[in-house]
Amino acid sequence: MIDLRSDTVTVPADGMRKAMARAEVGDDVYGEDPTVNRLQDMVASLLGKRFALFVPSGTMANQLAIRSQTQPGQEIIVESTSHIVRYEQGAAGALAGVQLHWVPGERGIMNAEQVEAAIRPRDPHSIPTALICLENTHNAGGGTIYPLSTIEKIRTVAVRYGIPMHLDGARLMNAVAATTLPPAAYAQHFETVSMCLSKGLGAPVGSLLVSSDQQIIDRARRFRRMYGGAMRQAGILAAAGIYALEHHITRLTEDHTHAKKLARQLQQIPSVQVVPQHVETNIVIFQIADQRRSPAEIVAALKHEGVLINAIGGSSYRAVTHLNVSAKQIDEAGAVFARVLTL
Ligand code: TLP
Repeated sequence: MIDLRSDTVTVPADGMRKAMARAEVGDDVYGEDPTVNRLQDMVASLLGKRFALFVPSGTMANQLAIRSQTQPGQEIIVESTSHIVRYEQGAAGALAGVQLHWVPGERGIMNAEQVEAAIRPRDPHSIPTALICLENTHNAGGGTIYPLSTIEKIRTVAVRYGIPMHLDGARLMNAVAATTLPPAAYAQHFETVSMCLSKGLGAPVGSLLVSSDQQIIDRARRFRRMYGGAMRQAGILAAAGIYALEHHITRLTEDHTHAKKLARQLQQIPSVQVVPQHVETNIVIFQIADQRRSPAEIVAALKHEGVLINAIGGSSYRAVTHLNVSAKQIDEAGAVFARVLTL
């Protein structure tokens, strides 16, 4: 099976499993797991921040960022197709008690004028805007990279209004690999950054919330405990993360090459609409015009031929490349798409 549903499906490599088995561990709730502490230090310094907190998932990292920097009854600015809006089960409302102000981006990318227009005035009637959230790369936007110049402009607005910024950097390393910009070049503009080890980096579990603000990290640590995300001998998992950072960052460009190739293959199929130039990293979003079959039937027909993808609403589909899909499998998947989608 060629599994293109997500880069979350990656399984630990042999070297990673060995590193996990050998990991020195302690109780992380006491702050005594040396491997967790090493991973946290590594990621903090990679992003040019003072602190990092290891958490089980990207969703938890985003939610801790929101909870730690807002009060119930406030509002946060988010892009309308962002992960926080679509895929976190309403956690920002349910757990932090904040309201989401959706801003429609261009393939997930908001501009500074849009963000400024979404900031509420400070008057007796308006809800306070407490946080601005960006996502880089943008998942539903098709793995789009936030241009640094756009982030800088949004940051200028945020500073002018005194509003902190959070980056959902679940796939920040894909942006880093693609642009060769240092991670800190992005991170410097945000009070908090979340980063996932369990996507293209290939670790089985784990994300980090990163910040230079001690108070934010202290609050996030308390909420991590409240949300059930404080773990004990988590060094076993952190060791996988360290291995991922040491071995799997630069190779992400292979996934990007594969995604572009896949998009070019899909473009040859008359029923498929895709813009290969829009594929910037490892995510390909495309549309299929098929009057006879439902999205579920199309997904099932592809699965029957050995290729897994996700239907993501309407006539849109998503294919994600990752370290468990080889160049040869991309060609095989291309042939399956041509066979199943040629009407
Ligand atoms: N994304 C998953 C699904 O939840 C949709 C995927 O398959 O792409 N931020 C972004 C930008 C993400 O894409 C994801 C996962 C997360 C946060 C959440 O990470 P986890 O799954 O670890 O909670």
